[in-house]
Amino acid sequence: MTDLILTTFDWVPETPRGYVRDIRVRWALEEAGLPYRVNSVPFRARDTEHFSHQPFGQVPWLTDGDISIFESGAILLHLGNRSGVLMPADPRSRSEAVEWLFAALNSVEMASLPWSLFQFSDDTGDTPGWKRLVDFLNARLQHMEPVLAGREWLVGTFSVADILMADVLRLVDRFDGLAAYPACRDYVARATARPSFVKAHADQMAHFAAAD
Ligand SMILES: N[C@@H](CCC(=O)N[C@@H](CS)C(=O)NCC(=O)O)C(=O)O
Repeated sequence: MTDLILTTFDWVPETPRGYVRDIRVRWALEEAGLPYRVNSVPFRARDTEHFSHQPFGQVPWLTDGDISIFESGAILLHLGNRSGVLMPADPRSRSEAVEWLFAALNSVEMASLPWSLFQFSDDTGDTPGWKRLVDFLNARLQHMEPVLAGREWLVGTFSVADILMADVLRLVDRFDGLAAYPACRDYVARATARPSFVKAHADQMAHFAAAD
């Protein structure tokens, strides 16, 4: 019997498949070799039980025994503290991994997500709003590029910070937004070649396909 239960939707439309944020949690659990099971909640009808775990009615959340955690970053921090292989051991490197975890979410994803949403909607015309989003994202990527050109992983060995940063950049890469940033693109390729990501991705695709 496993204590770790990852909850995601039972089904999502085709477009976000492979990119639903439960993949971050699956990936971390696979890297850590922790046993877990996946639970589904309805995509179309979100009840009060769902909102009691995730106040925005979103996914993922993770339960670890009687602890329930929402926000993919918080879940990965929890797993990083629980497992010996998802975070560096020494305090300085650990602190750096936490910095990069927040940087992925609060500096890079803050710029990449609106950009990606406009890409999804094919709303990338010659407008001041779109130009502002492109500039915002480039302002982050131009600083990530030299960081990632100089190292294999963000902090020494592969960590939860890399899961988040690679997953954030992966969505940009989907729309060819890393074309001018070869080190970022190579980093995404390196991270997503890891067997744990390959399994997590295949499992997510199979999970949603099973509900079609
Ligand atoms: N900040 C949250 C975002 C969660 C999120 O955006 N989840 C998406 C799936 S990737 C979702 O549930 N979308 C449905 C909705 O917003 O109604 C996290 O990182 O966990």
